[in-house]
Amino acid sequence: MALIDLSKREVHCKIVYYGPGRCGKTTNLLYIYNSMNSNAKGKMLTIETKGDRTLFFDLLPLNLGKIKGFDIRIQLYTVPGQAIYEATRKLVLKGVDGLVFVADSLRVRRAKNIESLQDLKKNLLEYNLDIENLPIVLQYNKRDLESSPIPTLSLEEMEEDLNKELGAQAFQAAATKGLGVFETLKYISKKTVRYVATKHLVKPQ
Ligand SMILES: Nc1nc2c(ncn2[C@@H]2O[C@H](COP(=O)(O)OP(=O)(O)O)[C@@H](O)[C@H]2O)c(=O)[nH]1
Ligand SMILES: [Mg+2]
Repeated sequence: MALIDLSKREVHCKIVYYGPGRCGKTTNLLYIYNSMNSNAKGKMLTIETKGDRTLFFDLLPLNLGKIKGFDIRIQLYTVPGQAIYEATRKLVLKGVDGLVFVADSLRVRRAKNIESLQDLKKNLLEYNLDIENLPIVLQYNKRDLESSPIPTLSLEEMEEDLNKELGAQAFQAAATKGLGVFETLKYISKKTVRYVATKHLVKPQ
């Protein structure tokens, strides 16, 4: 949940990386973590426990510097993609301020991408949130595999499958190499901070 602390002049926002299992969400966070200098980042936390009460996500706190005198603190979360982690996915979305939907360019993952976007919409609705009204960016990941023998989806196909209704900004990425990772993060951070500021700092009439 966004929190604006006027006394400390801090803005806290929560950005969730959503998408099917193994599309590259954790890889995005690891690349960000490894690229930022230590005063800009907190510890990256990866929770991976087995058994019934599974919590399974990543959390990376970042300090993005100051905007208009406010310290901008962002928490990046990932959700577990596999079907059995439904409850965790929903929990991680609680209080979300911005979304990165990471889609897998592998052709065999086509249906999983679509299914995951539907799952996201459904889970947001349970918090009375509409995907159309939240800051969101799409990331078409694993574009490096286009030049491999493994069948991949074209950008047109991904746009048609995932972005026709949304019309959101989309970035190509190869997260293992870091391509597109910071473009995605910068875009969604800006959008989210602006959204949070407008939502919380607008003076009542
Ligand atoms: N070729 C390629 N592999 C990737 C890319 N991003 C992630 N992967 C691989 O995909 C697998 C799943 O990545 P991970 O980040 O754990 O997926 P998550 O389940 O979405 O968190 C790992 O083996 C990654 O190395 C990419 O851009 N290109
Ligand atoms: Mg992961």
